[in-house]
Amino acid sequence: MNTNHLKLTVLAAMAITLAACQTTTTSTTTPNRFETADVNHDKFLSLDEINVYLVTEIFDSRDANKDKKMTRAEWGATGDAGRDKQFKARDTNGDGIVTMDEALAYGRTKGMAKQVLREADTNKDGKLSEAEVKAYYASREGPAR
Ligand SMILES: [Ca+2]
Ligand SMILES: [Ca+2]
Ligand SMILES: [Ca+2]
Repeated sequence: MNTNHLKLTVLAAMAITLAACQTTTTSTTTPNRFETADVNHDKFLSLDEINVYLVTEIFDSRDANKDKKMTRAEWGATGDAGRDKQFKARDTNGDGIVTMDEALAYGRTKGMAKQVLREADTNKDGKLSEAEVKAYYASREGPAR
């Protein structure tokens, strides 16, 4: 339940940020979220690029004081068994803090990037084009606003 909720939150966040460029394509100066996620600028998102993007989105949205360290409280794991489990799964060295590296490592193996890639990669070339990303979120979230 909590995991599903988190997934929906992430998907919604990614949909909003990735779809945000759709209405501003005329401006070349507006930061394009797809281009931001496309770190090596080959016009496709690889599994790793998707992972980095998703993890960064979650991390930044929860890392309230922006010190790149997520505490149990920032994760919302205090007094929430489901969240606490998620936190522990990411805190691999068990020091009570999830670093960006820990979050990325978790995302690479168990995060949503693989699922997103599998579901959105309609031509099965192992990477996502901007059109595939847009189609994926359009089908899941309805028209972007
Ligand atoms: Ca790329
Ligand atoms: Ca840690
Ligand atoms: Ca593809």
